[in-house]
Amino acid sequence: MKPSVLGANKMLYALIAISVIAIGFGVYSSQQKAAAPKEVPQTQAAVQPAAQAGGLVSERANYDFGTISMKAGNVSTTYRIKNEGAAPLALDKIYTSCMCTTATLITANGRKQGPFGMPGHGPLKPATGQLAPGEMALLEVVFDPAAHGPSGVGRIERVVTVETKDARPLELWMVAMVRP
Ligand SMILES: [Cu+2]
Repeated sequence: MKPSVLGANKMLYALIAISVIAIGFGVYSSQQKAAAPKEVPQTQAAVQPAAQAGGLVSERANYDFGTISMKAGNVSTTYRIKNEGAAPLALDKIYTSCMCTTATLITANGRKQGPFGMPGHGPLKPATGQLAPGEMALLEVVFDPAAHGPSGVGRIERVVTVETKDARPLELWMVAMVRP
């Protein structure tokens, strides 16, 4: 049985509609995958808008360590930062808001810089090199909950700042509830 011209047109429209829906779903799924950070434990990931400072961005602006114990020792988290601008960004300074917190930068070529700490506690080492447009780097942050002694219990907030010569400083925050 030959379909009528009208029937063939209807089938064609249906095929186009199915294709459009399929492509749309494919794009949606790939975006969902791209949006999920891989190294973040899902139970502790704070859902926050990504930090942005001109061309320098981080997929997360914030991290919640949850309730942690001084006895259990250091905790760490890694931020992925990226130069989303069109021009290279020259790294300048990386520093933390407190001596209990350090940050190490790992660039795409595997080179490590740091650990960087709080200004005034030890010499302030400059960060060197640059991030090319589209280049990513990792910032590994370690917090020592025992650094302040027994009085260091309670809620803490720390910030790591990444300064380049070309963009505004990028601030990456951490919070935790410290128990003995
Ligand atoms: Cu501290």
